Amino acid sequence: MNEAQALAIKPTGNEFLDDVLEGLRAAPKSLPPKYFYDSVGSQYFDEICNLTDYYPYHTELELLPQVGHEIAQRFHARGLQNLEIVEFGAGSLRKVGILLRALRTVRHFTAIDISQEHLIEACRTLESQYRELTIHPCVHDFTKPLKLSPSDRTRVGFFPGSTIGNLDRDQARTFLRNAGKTLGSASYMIIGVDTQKPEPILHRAYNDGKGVTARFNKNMLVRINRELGGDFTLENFAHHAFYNSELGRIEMHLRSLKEQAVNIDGERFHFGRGESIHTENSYKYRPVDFTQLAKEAGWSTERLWLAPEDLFSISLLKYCGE
Ligand code: AVJ
Repeated sequence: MNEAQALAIKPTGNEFLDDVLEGLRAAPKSLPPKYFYDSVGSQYFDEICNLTDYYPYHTELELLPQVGHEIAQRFHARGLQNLEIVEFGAGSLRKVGILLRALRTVRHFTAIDISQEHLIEACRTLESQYRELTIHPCVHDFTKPLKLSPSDRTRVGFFPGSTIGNLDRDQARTFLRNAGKTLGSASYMIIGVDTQKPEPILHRAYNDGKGVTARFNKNMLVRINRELGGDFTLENFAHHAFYNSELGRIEMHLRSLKEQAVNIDGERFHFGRGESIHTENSYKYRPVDFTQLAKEAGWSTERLWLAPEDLFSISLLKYCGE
């Protein structure tokens, strides 16, 4: 892989500071979830994935071999051979191996992630396991449009883990539309989407018994303190996650346990007791609703797989946009 290439796409300017100030000036206060993922946060997320309470990870992982196998058969039947997988929000790359083993004709893999060191590390590991694969790491915020170099390969987007759940419905449509433009006219997308289900299962997944999710959430404040010179007192904030059934989403917040002020970059932010910073949404979709949303964004659903007890879904989409 080409590290210089990855470095070249690294965002410049202090977008983190701008976004933090904007989010904390607003009412209600919020911070974008993409800032969970520095190296430490990406490690916390991996830890979350190892928890039995966090069902989306292992449920999708168990469904993927069958999905990969069936997609391989489809692609074979269509004579599709020259394939490239493009993973959005690639993280630790713990899932793409399953697809690579099923789709044996893939020779190129582009991994897009916001967390540079974590991405390079993950690509190195993958490279040592798949010698015949050309890996293209790309440090990029996948919520922003991206232009890949032209190619004659059939591009297959891979967006696992229900990461799309972080986006609201409008943002999700925009993402899918942009992804279609990035991947090109004859492209496909394999996307993992979490489903709506009884509240206790959802609640447990975001309030795990070991407190890993709480640490993951609070890491946002740790980052602000370290990278932006903030003075958050961590003990004064509590992890708060609940299912908002009306909007069909898990919400994560950091709740102020007392009245207090916090300084960042010479600006002072006041917190009332019980006031919270909204750090993440995680939308859950009924399969029909997701299929409809994808259609509105230019993607037709070729097939949708459901995990046992409908705990998670994976769709194969085909681009039919312009
Ligand atoms: C990576 C965005 C899919 O929303 O479930 C895990 C992140 N947050 N535990 C999710 C997360 C709290 C995760 N996504």
